[in-house]
Amino acid sequence: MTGKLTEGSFSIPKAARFAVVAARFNAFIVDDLLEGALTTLRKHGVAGARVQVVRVPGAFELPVVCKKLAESGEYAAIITLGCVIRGATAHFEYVAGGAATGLMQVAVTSGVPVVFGVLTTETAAQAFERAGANADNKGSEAALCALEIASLMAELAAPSKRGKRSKPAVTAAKRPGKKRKGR
Ligand code: INI
Repeated sequence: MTGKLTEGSFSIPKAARFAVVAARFNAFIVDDLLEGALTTLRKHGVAGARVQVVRVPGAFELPVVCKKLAESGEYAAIITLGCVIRGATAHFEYVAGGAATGLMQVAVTSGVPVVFGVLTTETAAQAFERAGANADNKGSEAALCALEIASLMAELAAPSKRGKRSKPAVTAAKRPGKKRKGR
């Protein structure tokens, strides 16, 4: 690979704050996702005082609340958690699709990363599998993603010397055998 590589790490700025917005609907699953997310943030050195937890009624309410949090300018990233089960939801597409589209809109319009930790499964059993106390916890995965993306955004805003430069990029102007046309 040539060029300068920029990527996130799990070492985030000391002052970075995170918000976790979790739906109460299907709380028997979402509470385990929340536990996974908070445990992972703590394991990576994010003190509880730097984490704001917000509960909303259901996944459909995640975007509007995330918008408010993003606009506050307080958070390096926002983690969303929820669970929409197709078998139990006639309007699955509206709830899951609305949440996904709304959250993406909040992220790209605000510039604050919003991590999608919403399970969208066929059955409750599948949701349980993704909310376990082991590595297969989507909340924990979402927290890792938030740490990485927060550090990447910080790096892109104020590049450190950490980016690795392998070989200098060869531009058309420098490429051997290619002469630039006069203008
Ligand atoms: N909300 C969920 O988070 N998951 C679901 O599975 C679900 N179902 O089944 O309907 C659900 N509905 C509530 C929805 O998110 C809103 O709270 C409600 O429609 C009010 O706006």
